[in-house]
Amino acid sequence: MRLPVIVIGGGGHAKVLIEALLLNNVKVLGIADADLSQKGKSVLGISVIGDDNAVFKHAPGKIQLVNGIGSVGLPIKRQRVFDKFKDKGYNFTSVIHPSAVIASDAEIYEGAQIMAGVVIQPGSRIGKDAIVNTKASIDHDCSIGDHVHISPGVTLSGGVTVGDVVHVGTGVTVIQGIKIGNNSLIGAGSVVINNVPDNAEVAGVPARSINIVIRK
Ligand code: JB3
Repeated sequence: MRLPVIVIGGGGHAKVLIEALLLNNVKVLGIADADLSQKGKSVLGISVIGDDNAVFKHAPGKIQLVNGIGSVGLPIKRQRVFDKFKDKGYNFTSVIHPSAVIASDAEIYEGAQIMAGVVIQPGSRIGKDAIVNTKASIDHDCSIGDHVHISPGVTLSGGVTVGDVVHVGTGVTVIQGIKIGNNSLIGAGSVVINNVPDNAEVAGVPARSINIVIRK
């Protein structure tokens, strides 16, 4: 029996997560949102019960968490939220929409989130706290790192490696065997035909560096 969950953050990403959780008959105790003006509002019938302090009222072993922080740039805030609660002994549950098609040998790590219409082919692994968003396609033998956001409609061909804390924008296409480095951002609609280094920002068809930002 799955433990009841609290969703961290009550915005658009939380909404799609709550839909998947309810479809899986998971008991959602509430939403913890840092913006206390949201308290009392609800998302798909699930109430905002407070900020992060609402989580601490529950012992780590009695609930699990769902990271409702999405990302439109590097998923740094998402990673911080995950690490903050892990450091306090809480665990995150993965969220898998029932319409996702996932190969029997695919590895899904703690807190990974697989949304509606996703396809994950054999030999692939999805890192902890990663988002594989609506209708994305992860082909065979791909490796997705931790705290990665694969945005809606992304297509990864076979054998693609994505590092940690990477944002792959909406509708990006990556050809087979490409390696994308840590802390990199791939602009929406790009076609990636060459490897991408760490800390890079690339965009375009084909994707080219638009900014090499050295992030500390
Ligand atoms: O593009 C798609 C399909 N989805 C986007 C998603 C990936 O990222 C979506 O359209 C948005 O661009 C974004 O979704 P998200 O993260 O839900 O964005 P937003 O609507 O800003 O909601 C974030 C919520 O989290 C806000 O209500 C914040 O107040 C709250 N929040 C931020 N930091 C936090 C924290 N809540 C808690 N409990 N703790 C925090 O540290």
